[in-house]
Amino acid sequence: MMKGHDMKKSDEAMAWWREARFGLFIHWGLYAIPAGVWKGVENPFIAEWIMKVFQIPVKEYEQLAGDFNPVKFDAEEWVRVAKEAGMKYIVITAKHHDGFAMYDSKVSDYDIVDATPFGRDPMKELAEACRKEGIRLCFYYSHVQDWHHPDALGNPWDYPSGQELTVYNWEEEKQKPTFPRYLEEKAKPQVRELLTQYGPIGLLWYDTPYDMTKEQSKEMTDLVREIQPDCIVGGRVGNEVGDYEEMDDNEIPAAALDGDWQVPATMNDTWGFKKNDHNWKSTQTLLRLLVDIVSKGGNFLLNVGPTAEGLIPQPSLERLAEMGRWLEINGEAIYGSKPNPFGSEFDWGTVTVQSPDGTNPARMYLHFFDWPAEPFVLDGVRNKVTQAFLLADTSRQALNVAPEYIENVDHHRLTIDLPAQAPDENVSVVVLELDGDVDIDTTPAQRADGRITLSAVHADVHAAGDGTGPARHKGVVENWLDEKDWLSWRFKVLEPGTFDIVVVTAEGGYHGESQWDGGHEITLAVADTKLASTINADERVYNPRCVYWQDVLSNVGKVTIKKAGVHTLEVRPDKIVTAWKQGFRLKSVKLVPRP
Ligand code: H79
Repeated sequence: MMKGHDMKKSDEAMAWWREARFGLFIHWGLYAIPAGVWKGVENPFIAEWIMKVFQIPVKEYEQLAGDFNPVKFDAEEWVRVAKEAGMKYIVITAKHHDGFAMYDSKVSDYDIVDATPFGRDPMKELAEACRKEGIRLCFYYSHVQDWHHPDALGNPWDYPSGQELTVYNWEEEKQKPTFPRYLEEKAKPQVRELLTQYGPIGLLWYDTPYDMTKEQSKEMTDLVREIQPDCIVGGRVGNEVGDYEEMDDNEIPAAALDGDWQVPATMNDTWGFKKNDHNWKSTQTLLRLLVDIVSKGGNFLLNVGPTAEGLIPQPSLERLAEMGRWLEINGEAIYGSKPNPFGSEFDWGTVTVQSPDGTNPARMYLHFFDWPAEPFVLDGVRNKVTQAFLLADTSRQALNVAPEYIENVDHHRLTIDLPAQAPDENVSVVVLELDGDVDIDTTPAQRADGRITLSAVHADVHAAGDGTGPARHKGVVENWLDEKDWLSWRFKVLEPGTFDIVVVTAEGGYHGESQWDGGHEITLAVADTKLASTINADERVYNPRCVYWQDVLSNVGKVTIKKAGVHTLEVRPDKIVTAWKQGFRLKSVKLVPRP
């Protein structure tokens, strides 16, 4: 039998989290006082990093505690805000990298009860309020960086470690020999306090595992398992020993992952409060991110950064309330739903599913971002549709659905008549009730508008070498570094013709950095045509599904396909460029019909 860290959470223990889908992240700490400005100088980075960005000495940063008096803090109000937003859990910073505990800690006096005039324990008040409202309370705990502790990672300006460290080479930081002492003297005892002082905790959200050894990550996991076996361990405990995978900050994959996962995301461009950051994402953008992430099987952990007075910024409150109103109407398409069974992204929106459960038939939810002007055509559904209606329409007026079977290419197609007006300005949901569980033909097929999209998700990967080659992961081809590896797709052509071929690659990178490798040379083969081409950035397009990173389009050439039927397309690289070590991050190949 497996034990301890080797034992991932049971389905039962993960059930609440899979049902929940939407949580509130709260970054609150001393950094809310400078709020992004130190001695008149703007911190261009995230607010909670101000101590590190300006290398503020511990003795000076500590002084902030004497001014921290958030008298407007109201735990019940914060919990009500989360609940009315349709969120099911709250993750709050119990201790961030600055080392300051936002709860009553006996391990150190550097905490909100002992060191501030406020003197209250907000975690105690939040635990109480969450219990009343049925919201799961969860804690963020920075277990590796602690700029206040001499043995931890991150503060070489007060505690030289013999390494040349600047704020810009934070990724290079290595454990100092004294690091285990910090783990034993501070991190572990504080996590123990958090798991014993506030009742049941839903999730322990660790962060920045940088140089943790696997053994250390296991220890931090086992600690949670031992005290609260049902508490979920966040993916950033490190070394893949957590209960689910946490994306990078604001990173949204282009397709479902194999296991459970979550996206932590900012509403503007900071986690902690910054008085000069007004770059708020719109409610529409945020709602679409929620829907898109859920349709890929993930959870959305959306952040607010309360002020030093204890108030959640007004723009955040407005957006959360609007999201809550949408979820009140459309929640059944979100909570406990299953991912998009088609596997790849649609231009018009996305899909979620509720499986049949004995009482209810299977339902497929079409989430429209762009409302179709013409009758909507959905390809690949083999089920019979027993009913169709708008989720927002309480009268359940039936929508007409015309099924079609195109025999020569064994293809199923539905045409759905939709009203002229979208029922919702942000995301409009159409329900298809099905006989039996969802049965989808995922072979890429030409759409009614003539376009064909071959997604990484549906590619056959031909890895030449030792198994370390490319893989389809997060909706792109990752680790495609070797020219011997190639891809192919089988796809259905319904209307022959001449097509422009566009290869779509994806930017990646960390923290607003946009990195992209181009210049790969490829040979693309389809329908007796071979096209040699170089993957250049002919166009960069904003990707509303991830906001911070763009899609890059590269024109490869044109091809004429003369016959309807199943065809094959191959992409074989002649040269792969790996300047940024990510290689050829292919997301899709598009065939666009020529007029
Ligand atoms: O808590 C939030 C962030 O503070 C934390 N994760 C989320 C949930 C986080 N820890 N580390 N990082 C994020 C990576 C941070 C990198 C940077 Fe920087 C900080 C880039 C810009 C500011 C370091 C300092 C590099 C440049 C300046």
